[in-house]
Amino acid sequence: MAQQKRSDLTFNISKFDNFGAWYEEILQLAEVVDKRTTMKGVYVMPPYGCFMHNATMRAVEDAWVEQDIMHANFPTLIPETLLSAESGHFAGFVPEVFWVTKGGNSDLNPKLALRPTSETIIYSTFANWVQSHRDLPLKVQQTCQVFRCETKDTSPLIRSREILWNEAHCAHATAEESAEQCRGYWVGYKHVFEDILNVTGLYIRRPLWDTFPGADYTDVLDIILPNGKVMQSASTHFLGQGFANLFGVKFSDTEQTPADKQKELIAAQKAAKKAKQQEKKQKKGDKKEGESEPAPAEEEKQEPTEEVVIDHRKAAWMSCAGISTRCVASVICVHGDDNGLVLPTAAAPFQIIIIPILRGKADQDKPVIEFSQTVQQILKKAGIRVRIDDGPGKPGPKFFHWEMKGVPCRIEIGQRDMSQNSVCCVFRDQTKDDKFNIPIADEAGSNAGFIGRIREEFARFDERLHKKAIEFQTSHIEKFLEKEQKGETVTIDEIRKTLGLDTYNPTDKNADKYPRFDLSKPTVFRVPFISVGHDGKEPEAILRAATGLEIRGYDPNEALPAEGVKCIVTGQQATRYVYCARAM
Ligand code: PR8
Repeated sequence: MAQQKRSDLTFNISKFDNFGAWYEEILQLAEVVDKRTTMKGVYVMPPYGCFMHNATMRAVEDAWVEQDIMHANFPTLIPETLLSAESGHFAGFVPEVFWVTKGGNSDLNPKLALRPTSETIIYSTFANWVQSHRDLPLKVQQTCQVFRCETKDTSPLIRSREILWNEAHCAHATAEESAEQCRGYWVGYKHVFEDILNVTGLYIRRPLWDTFPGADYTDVLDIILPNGKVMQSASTHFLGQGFANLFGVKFSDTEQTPADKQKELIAAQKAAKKAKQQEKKQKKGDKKEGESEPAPAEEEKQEPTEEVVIDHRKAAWMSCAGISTRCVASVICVHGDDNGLVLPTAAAPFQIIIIPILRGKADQDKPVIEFSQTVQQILKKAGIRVRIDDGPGKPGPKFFHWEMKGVPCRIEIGQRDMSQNSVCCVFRDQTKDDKFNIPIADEAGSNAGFIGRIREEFARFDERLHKKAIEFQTSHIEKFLEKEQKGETVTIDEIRKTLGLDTYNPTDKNADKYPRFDLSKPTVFRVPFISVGHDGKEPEAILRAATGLEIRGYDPNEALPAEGVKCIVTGQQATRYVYCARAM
């Protein structure tokens, strides 16, 4: 990507007033994504953005390795024959599949799909790998690209057609173990989002009408964006035994030798034959006296040619989890401000930028640059990612540039700092009034205190980001707790009022169907609802038509609504509290 000139780098768009423009602009300017491709939904990721993505994927990979979910690699191209073996799941993806139909000049038969996700290829492989209960659990992950021909508006990192992601897939012997794995996925994801990226969101279960194709249930993390809408930032799926039955991921749970297995099979075949003969005899016996023998049905006439095989094996229980570039998108959206990116220390390509304050006089500047380089070496040795900006130009534009890039900490080094053997630090979320100095060595010449203090300040900075993210989320969710305590019923009209829909009348046909969210008010609502089963779909449609909000899900661990708590749509007894929001 062509280097941008410093003079082009003034960024000042209000994140909350103009989120769409802010997002697009900062991605390009900070070199997170280069949108200048000619293909819809396909982007270049320059080194700065790629570092952030790789750092988050590494954190996910490490969390999985911790849970014995090991790396593996599966093909990108999947034959149509394999895909059509699975109807329910794949049918859900058909409209989004990119097909490869030619190899050179020859037509491919079968044609090949660019994987929209990897269940089919992974589970057909699992069928080869799983024989006995000793092969379970089987747990794999891969960080790769999948392809979905998204028809909605595409947006870098958020909705791309070539999706960079990490997927985990596990097979277990029992439903309980598989469900436990699903909880384990969230231990990993929570760690990545809350502890590493310092963002937060709603951890909820999707209603049944909105589960992943082929899943029994789907759990997601929905993050509230600066425009008040929500973005699904990760998901896990409890797949039950459907996939295992289809692809033959089956195991025997006894310690049989092959000879035992053979004996058992022969015995089973004999027993089946005997049973059939007895059935025939029985039928003859049932025949009334004088009745002539009925002509045998066509299939009865033929001796069975196939051997009867009794499959004593059990189907495994499958689950999967997926997380994508939306991680980086959530970091950018949640922490960024009107001056640009604000990056948590774990995701920042450079955690510290050192800016020597130069006077333009070579003899005075040289020692300051050398001292800055010494500081850089000390930090580097301690494993801190640090860069020095000693290029031409005044400090002011350099400050703006690195602020826009979201570098967590700026170290300024001038003559005075150098003479005191210290550096001046300012963190990205603070102002110049919060600057503070740290000596780089103690009296004995050790840098341990300096490094220790920098690490402490990193942790404080990350904590401040997390706290701010939690506050933003809390202030944008209305749970109607007071009403609930008073035993009052929540109404659709109240939500319409909060959203300004009661007075909104878009007469201009170009106007939005719904007004923009007033961000000083909640944009996500937790309300009592009749059902999260398929029968809830119709009432949801009513809610959606009246408010523009969809039901995103519910907290499966939350206490159920008490007797008498009424559904916001039907007025009947509610069975769940659900979260309603507008999706991005
Ligand atoms: C699965 N199978 O496929 P999922 N651009 C960026 N991120 C996206 C996009 C997109 N177009 N579409 C989805 N995501 C399962 C789990 C293997 C892995 C992100 O699940 O379809 C979303 O954050 O729910 C989504 O939660 C995650 O990928 C997994 O996709």
